[in-house]
Amino acid sequence: MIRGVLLKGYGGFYYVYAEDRVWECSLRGRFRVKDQEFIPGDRVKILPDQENKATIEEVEPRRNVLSRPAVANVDQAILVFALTSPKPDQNLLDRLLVQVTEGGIEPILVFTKLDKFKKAVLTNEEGADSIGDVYRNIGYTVFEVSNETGQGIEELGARISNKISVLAGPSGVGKSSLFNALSPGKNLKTGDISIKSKRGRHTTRHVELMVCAGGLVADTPGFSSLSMPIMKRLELTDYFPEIASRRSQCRFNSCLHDKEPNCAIKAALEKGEIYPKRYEHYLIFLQEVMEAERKF
Ligand SMILES: Nc1nc2c(ncn2[C@@H]2O[C@H](COP(=O)(O)OP(=O)(O)O)[C@@H](O)[C@H]2O)c(=O)[nH]1
Ligand SMILES: [Mg+2]
Ligand SMILES: [Zn+2]
Repeated sequence: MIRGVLLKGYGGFYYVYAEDRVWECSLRGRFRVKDQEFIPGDRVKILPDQENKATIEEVEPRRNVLSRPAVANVDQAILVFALTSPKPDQNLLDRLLVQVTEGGIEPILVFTKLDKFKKAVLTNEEGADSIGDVYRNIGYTVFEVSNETGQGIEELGARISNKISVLAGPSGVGKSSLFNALSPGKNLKTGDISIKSKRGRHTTRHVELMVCAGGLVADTPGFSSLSMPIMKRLELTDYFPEIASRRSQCRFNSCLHDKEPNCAIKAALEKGEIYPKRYEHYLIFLQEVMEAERKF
Protein backbone atom coordinates (compact mmCIF):
# COMPACT_ATOMS: atom_id res chain seq x y z
CA MET A 1 0.00 0.00 0.00
CA ILE A 2 1.04 3.58 -0.62
CA ARG A 3 0.51 6.57 1.67
CA GLY A 4 -1.02 9.64 0.11
CA VAL A 5 -3.15 12.73 0.65
CA LEU A 6 -6.68 13.22 -0.63
CA LEU A 7 -6.84 16.18 -3.01
CA LYS A 8 -10.55 16.20 -3.80
CA GLY A 9 -13.66 14.11 -4.19
CA TYR A 10 -15.45 14.48 -7.50
CA GLY A 11 -18.05 12.51 -9.44
CA GLY A 12 -17.95 9.54 -7.09
CA PHE A 13 -14.16 9.27 -7.18
CA TYR A 14 -11.46 10.46 -4.85
CA TYR A 15 -8.23 11.90 -6.19
CA VAL A 16 -5.19 11.06 -4.12
CA TYR A 17 -1.69 12.47 -4.42
CA ALA A 18 0.94 9.83 -3.73
CA GLU A 19 4.45 9.19 -5.03
CA ASP A 20 4.41 12.32 -7.15
CA ARG A 21 1.25 11.56 -9.07
CA VAL A 22 -2.52 11.68 -8.81
CA TRP A 23 -4.51 8.45 -8.44
CA GLU A 24 -8.21 8.09 -9.23
CA CYS A 25 -9.52 6.13 -6.28
CA SER A 26 -12.71 4.39 -5.29
CA LEU A 27 -13.62 3.47 -1.74
CA ARG A 28 -13.57 0.08 -0.12
CA GLY A 29 -17.13 -1.06 0.61
CA ARG A 30 -16.75 -0.78 4.37
CA PHE A 31 -16.10 2.95 4.11
CA ARG A 32 -19.34 3.42 2.19
CA VAL A 33 -21.27 1.54 4.84
CA LYS A 34 -19.84 3.75 7.57
CA ASP A 35 -20.83 6.76 5.49
CA GLN A 36 -17.59 8.39 6.44
CA GLU A 37 -17.05 11.73 4.87
CA PHE A 38 -13.67 12.31 3.35
CA ILE A 39 -12.28 15.77 2.85
CA PRO A 40 -9.21 17.18 1.12
CA GLY A 41 -6.14 16.78 3.32
CA ASP A 42 -7.15 13.37 4.68
CA ARG A 43 -4.12 11.09 4.85
CA VAL A 44 -4.97 7.76 3.28
CA LYS A 45 -3.44 4.44 2.33
CA ILE A 46 -4.22 3.28 -1.19
CA LEU A 47 -3.88 -0.01 -2.99
CA PRO A 48 -2.90 0.49 -6.65
CA ASP A 49 -5.12 -1.35 -9.07
CA GLN A 50 -4.19 -0.53 -12.65
CA GLU A 51 -2.47 2.39 -14.36
CA ASN A 52 -3.50 5.42 -12.22
CA LYS A 53 -6.39 3.73 -10.44
CA ALA A 54 -6.47 2.57 -6.85
CA THR A 55 -8.72 1.91 -3.87
CA ILE A 56 -8.62 3.72 -0.55
CA GLU A 57 -7.97 1.11 2.13
CA GLU A 58 -7.32 3.19 5.22
CA VAL A 59 -7.76 6.71 6.51
CA GLU A 60 -5.56 8.09 9.26
CA PRO A 61 -7.01 10.11 12.16
CA ARG A 62 -7.07 13.86 11.46
CA ARG A 63 -4.65 16.17 13.21
CA ASN A 64 -7.04 19.09 12.75
CA VAL A 65 -9.95 20.13 10.56
CA LEU A 66 -10.62 23.53 9.12
CA SER A 67 -14.25 24.29 8.32
CA ARG A 68 -15.35 26.64 5.54
CA PRO A 69 -13.60 25.37 3.51
CA ALA A 70 -13.32 21.86 4.90
CA VAL A 71 -9.68 20.77 4.78
CA ALA A 72 -7.98 18.28 7.11
CA ASN A 73 -4.45 18.21 8.52
CA VAL A 74 -3.72 21.83 7.69
CA ASP A 75 -0.16 22.83 8.59
CA GLN A 76 -0.52 26.53 7.91
CA ALA A 77 -2.88 29.21 6.67
CA ILE A 78 -1.44 31.64 4.17
CA LEU A 79 -3.31 34.89 4.74
CA VAL A 80 -3.05 36.95 1.59
CA PHE A 81 -3.55 40.70 1.41
CA ALA A 82 -2.44 43.23 -1.18
CA LEU A 83 -0.20 46.12 -0.16
CA THR A 84 -2.42 48.25 -2.38
CA SER A 85 -5.55 47.87 -4.57
CA PRO A 86 -7.36 46.75 -2.61
CA LYS A 87 -5.92 48.47 0.47
CA PRO A 88 -5.29 45.89 3.19
CA ASP A 89 -8.30 45.48 5.49
CA GLN A 90 -6.53 45.21 8.84
CA ASN A 91 -9.70 44.41 10.76
CA LEU A 92 -10.19 41.35 8.55
CA LEU A 93 -6.50 40.48 8.80
CA ASP A 94 -6.53 40.59 12.62
CA ARG A 95 -9.80 38.64 12.64
CA LEU A 96 -8.28 35.91 10.47
CA LEU A 97 -5.23 35.77 12.72
CA VAL A 98 -7.50 35.13 15.72
CA GLN A 99 -9.53 32.50 13.88
CA VAL A 100 -6.57 30.63 12.49
CA THR A 101 -4.53 30.56 15.71
CA GLU A 102 -7.63 29.62 17.72
CA GLY A 103 -7.97 26.65 15.35
CA GLY A 104 -4.41 25.61 16.14
CA ILE A 105 -3.13 26.51 12.67
CA GLU A 106 -0.01 28.58 12.09
CA PRO A 107 -0.59 31.77 10.12
CA ILE A 108 1.77 33.02 7.43
CA LEU A 109 1.16 36.55 6.19
CA VAL A 110 1.71 37.34 2.53
CA PHE A 111 1.42 40.86 1.15
CA THR A 112 1.19 40.97 -2.64
CA LYS A 113 1.61 43.66 -5.32
CA LEU A 114 4.99 44.77 -4.04
CA ASP A 115 5.74 45.99 -7.60
CA LYS A 116 2.85 48.43 -7.36
CA PHE A 117 3.87 49.65 -3.98
CA LYS A 118 7.60 49.96 -3.64
CA LYS A 119 7.51 52.45 -0.80
CA ALA A 120 6.65 51.39 2.72
CA VAL A 121 2.95 51.41 3.55
CA LEU A 122 2.54 53.99 6.25
CA THR A 123 0.16 52.93 8.97
CA ASN A 124 -0.24 56.22 10.83
CA GLU A 125 1.96 59.22 10.34
CA GLU A 126 5.12 59.55 8.28
CA GLY A 127 7.98 57.34 9.35
CA ALA A 128 5.68 54.71 10.83
CA ASP A 129 6.30 51.04 10.20
CA SER A 130 5.14 49.39 6.98
CA ILE A 131 2.28 46.94 7.40
CA GLY A 132 4.74 44.08 6.89
CA ASP A 133 6.95 45.43 9.67
CA VAL A 134 3.97 45.86 11.98
CA TYR A 135 3.24 42.14 11.89
CA ARG A 136 6.89 41.11 11.79
CA ASN A 137 7.53 43.12 14.95
CA ILE A 138 4.65 41.33 16.71
CA GLY A 139 6.33 38.05 15.80
CA TYR A 140 4.40 36.78 12.79
CA THR A 141 6.00 35.29 9.69
CA VAL A 142 5.62 37.82 6.88
CA PHE A 143 6.41 37.75 3.15
CA GLU A 144 6.13 40.66 0.77
CA VAL A 145 5.90 39.49 -2.82
CA SER A 146 5.12 40.46 -6.37
CA ASN A 147 3.27 37.97 -8.52
CA GLU A 148 4.24 40.10 -11.51
CA THR A 149 8.02 40.29 -11.07
CA GLY A 150 8.42 37.16 -8.97
CA GLN A 151 10.08 39.05 -6.13
CA GLY A 152 9.88 37.08 -2.86
CA ILE A 153 8.17 34.08 -4.49
CA GLU A 154 11.05 31.64 -4.08
CA GLU A 155 11.36 32.31 -0.34
CA LEU A 156 7.63 31.77 0.12
CA GLY A 157 7.80 28.58 -1.98
CA ALA A 158 10.35 27.17 0.44
CA ARG A 159 7.82 27.66 3.25
CA ILE A 160 5.13 25.80 1.31
CA SER A 161 6.98 22.67 0.25
CA ASN A 162 6.07 19.43 2.04
CA LYS A 163 3.17 21.08 3.84
CA ILE A 164 -0.60 21.36 3.53
CA SER A 165 -1.60 25.02 3.30
CA VAL A 166 -4.79 26.95 2.74
CA LEU A 167 -4.82 30.33 1.05
CA ALA A 168 -7.27 32.81 2.54
CA GLY A 169 -7.92 36.47 1.94
CA PRO A 170 -10.34 38.82 0.24
CA SER A 171 -10.94 38.55 -3.47
CA GLY A 172 -8.75 40.57 -5.80
CA VAL A 173 -5.64 40.45 -3.60
CA GLY A 174 -3.88 37.96 -5.86
CA LYS A 175 -4.45 34.49 -4.39
CA SER A 176 -4.84 32.80 -7.78
CA SER A 177 -1.95 34.82 -9.18
CA LEU A 178 0.17 33.76 -6.23
CA PHE A 179 -0.67 30.14 -6.89
CA ASN A 180 0.37 30.58 -10.51
CA ALA A 181 3.58 32.38 -9.60
CA LEU A 182 4.44 29.53 -7.24
CA SER A 183 3.78 26.86 -9.84
CA PRO A 184 4.51 28.15 -13.31
CA GLY A 185 2.79 26.19 -16.05
CA LYS A 186 -0.41 25.28 -14.21
CA ASN A 187 -2.69 28.17 -14.81
CA LEU A 188 -5.42 29.00 -12.39
CA LYS A 189 -7.83 31.65 -13.57
CA THR A 190 -7.03 35.10 -12.27
CA GLY A 191 -9.01 38.28 -12.19
CA ASP A 192 -12.27 36.50 -12.97
CA ILE A 193 -14.15 38.16 -10.17
CA SER A 194 -17.35 38.66 -12.14
CA ILE A 195 -17.57 35.04 -13.24
CA LYS A 196 -16.81 33.80 -9.76
CA SER A 197 -19.34 35.93 -7.94
CA LYS A 198 -22.13 34.53 -10.12
CA ARG A 199 -21.60 31.18 -8.50
CA GLY A 200 -21.22 32.95 -5.19
CA ARG A 201 -20.28 31.32 -1.94
CA HIS A 202 -21.35 27.86 -3.03
CA THR A 203 -17.96 27.40 -4.66
CA THR A 204 -16.65 26.66 -1.13
CA ARG A 205 -18.00 23.13 -1.50
CA HIS A 206 -15.59 22.38 -4.29
CA VAL A 207 -12.42 23.17 -2.45
CA GLU A 208 -9.48 21.06 -3.57
CA LEU A 209 -5.83 20.76 -2.77
CA MET A 210 -3.40 21.39 -5.59
CA VAL A 211 0.23 20.49 -5.94
CA CYS A 212 2.16 23.75 -5.63
CA ALA A 213 5.80 24.56 -4.89
CA GLY A 214 6.40 21.02 -3.64
CA GLY A 215 3.48 21.20 -1.22
CA LEU A 216 -0.31 21.00 -1.29
CA VAL A 217 -2.33 24.20 -1.35
CA ALA A 218 -6.06 24.94 -1.33
CA ASP A 219 -7.08 28.19 -3.00
CA THR A 220 -10.25 29.30 -1.23
CA PRO A 221 -12.82 31.66 -2.72
CA GLY A 222 -12.71 35.19 -1.36
CA PHE A 223 -14.74 36.40 1.59
CA SER A 224 -15.21 39.70 3.32
CA SER A 225 -16.19 39.11 6.94
CA LEU A 226 -16.13 36.38 9.53
CA SER A 227 -17.43 36.16 13.07
CA MET A 228 -15.26 35.56 16.12
CA PRO A 229 -14.95 31.98 17.31
CA ILE A 230 -16.79 31.15 20.55
CA MET A 231 -14.45 31.66 23.51
CA LYS A 232 -14.30 33.16 27.00
CA ARG A 233 -13.58 36.89 27.10
CA LEU A 234 -10.25 36.39 28.88
CA GLU A 235 -9.08 34.00 26.18
CA LEU A 236 -9.05 36.61 23.43
CA THR A 237 -5.64 37.89 24.53
CA ASP A 238 -4.19 34.43 23.78
CA TYR A 239 -4.51 35.41 20.14
CA PHE A 240 -2.83 38.81 20.46
CA PRO A 241 0.84 37.94 21.16
CA GLU A 242 1.77 41.51 22.10
CA ILE A 243 -0.98 41.54 24.76
CA ALA A 244 -0.38 37.96 25.94
CA SER A 245 3.27 38.72 26.68
CA ARG A 246 2.37 41.69 28.90
CA ARG A 247 -0.88 40.73 30.63
CA SER A 248 0.81 39.28 33.75
CA GLN A 249 1.93 42.83 34.58
CA CYS A 250 -1.64 44.14 34.81
CA ARG A 251 -2.89 44.85 38.32
CA PHE A 252 -5.87 42.50 38.01
CA ASN A 253 -5.74 38.90 36.80
CA SER A 254 -9.15 39.44 35.26
CA CYS A 255 -8.02 42.60 33.43
CA LEU A 256 -9.68 42.92 30.03
CA HIS A 257 -7.36 45.85 29.20
CA ASP A 258 -10.29 48.14 28.59
CA LYS A 259 -11.22 50.47 31.48
CA GLU A 260 -9.35 48.78 34.33
CA PRO A 261 -6.74 50.80 36.32
CA ASN A 262 -3.02 49.95 36.24
CA CYS A 263 -3.28 48.06 32.99
CA ALA A 264 0.09 47.12 31.47
CA ILE A 265 -1.43 46.98 27.99
CA LYS A 266 -2.71 50.55 28.16
CA ALA A 267 0.67 51.65 29.51
CA ALA A 268 2.45 49.94 26.62
CA LEU A 269 0.00 51.53 24.21
CA GLU A 270 0.78 55.00 25.58
CA LYS A 271 4.50 54.34 25.23
CA GLY A 272 3.97 53.36 21.60
CA GLU A 273 4.97 49.73 22.22
CA ILE A 274 1.63 48.38 20.98
CA TYR A 275 0.14 49.40 17.63
CA PRO A 276 -3.04 51.47 18.14
CA LYS A 277 -4.90 49.67 15.32
CA ARG A 278 -4.22 46.30 16.87
CA TYR A 279 -5.53 47.50 20.23
CA GLU A 280 -8.56 49.04 18.54
CA HIS A 281 -9.34 45.70 16.89
CA TYR A 282 -8.81 43.87 20.17
CA LEU A 283 -11.54 46.03 21.75
CA ILE A 284 -13.92 45.45 18.81
CA PHE A 285 -13.39 41.67 18.96
CA LEU A 286 -13.74 41.71 22.76
CA GLN A 287 -17.18 43.25 22.36
CA GLU A 288 -18.17 40.55 19.88
CA VAL A 289 -16.84 37.75 22.10
CA MET A 290 -18.78 39.14 25.09
CA GLU A 291 -21.98 39.42 23.08
CA ALA A 292 -21.68 35.81 21.95
CA GLU A 293 -20.90 34.76 25.55
CA ARG A 294 -24.21 36.23 26.74
CA LYS A 295 -26.20 34.14 24.30
CA PHE A 296 -25.02 30.94 25.99
N1 LIG B 1 0.75 44.42 -10.16
C1 LIG B 1 0.35 43.29 -9.60
N2 LIG B 1 -0.88 42.79 -9.87
C2 LIG B 1 -1.27 41.65 -9.28
C3 LIG B 1 -0.42 40.95 -8.37
N3 LIG B 1 -1.10 39.87 -7.93
C4 LIG B 1 -2.30 39.88 -8.55
N4 LIG B 1 -2.42 40.94 -9.36
C5 LIG B 1 -3.61 41.30 -10.18
O1 LIG B 1 -4.72 41.48 -9.30
C6 LIG B 1 -5.93 40.98 -9.88
C7 LIG B 1 -6.59 39.95 -8.97
O2 LIG B 1 -5.76 38.82 -8.89
P1 LIG B 1 -6.33 37.34 -8.57
O3 LIG B 1 -5.15 36.43 -8.54
O4 LIG B 1 -7.44 36.98 -9.47
O5 LIG B 1 -6.89 37.56 -7.09
P2 LIG B 1 -7.78 36.58 -6.19
O6 LIG B 1 -9.18 37.06 -6.30
O7 LIG B 1 -7.26 36.78 -4.79
O8 LIG B 1 -7.57 35.19 -6.67
C8 LIG B 1 -5.54 40.42 -11.23
O9 LIG B 1 -5.81 41.40 -12.21
C9 LIG B 1 -4.05 40.17 -11.11
O10 LIG B 1 -3.38 40.25 -12.35
C10 LIG B 1 0.90 41.50 -8.09
O11 LIG B 1 1.70 40.99 -7.29
N5 LIG B 1 1.21 42.67 -8.74
MG1 LIG C 1 -8.87 33.66 -7.08
ZN1 LIG D 1 -4.69 45.03 31.39
